[in-house]
Amino acid sequence: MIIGSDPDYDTNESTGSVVLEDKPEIKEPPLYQVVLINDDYTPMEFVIYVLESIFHHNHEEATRIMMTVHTKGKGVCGIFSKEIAEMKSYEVNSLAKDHNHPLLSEIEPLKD
Ligand code: TYC
Repeated sequence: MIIGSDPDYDTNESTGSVVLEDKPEIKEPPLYQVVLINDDYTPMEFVIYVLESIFHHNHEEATRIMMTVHTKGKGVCGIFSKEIAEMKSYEVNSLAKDHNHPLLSEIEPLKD
């Protein structure tokens, strides 16, 4: 490997001395969960449709998640990178708005 081209090495042009960094830290990107919020008006069938079409849950799992949200107030639809979670949450909120339902989702960082 050509040392000068590796960002983990620092080279001094005049002396040619090489400084090794302590530890090249490699971190996994943070994950975010998309959370569905309960309301009194959105039809249960529409919530199930959202969970099937946007999150690709089967009918049984979509029904289970919808009932969790309905009884507990909130529920996790899925876990993604920040960009994908933002996109999915936006899709849920837009689809609900287009159909005049108050259904809302939000994203929250997953604690590890
Ligand atoms: N509580 C709604 C009803 O009784 C159903 C519902 C479930 C709405 C989940 C939103 O995120 C939600 N029709």
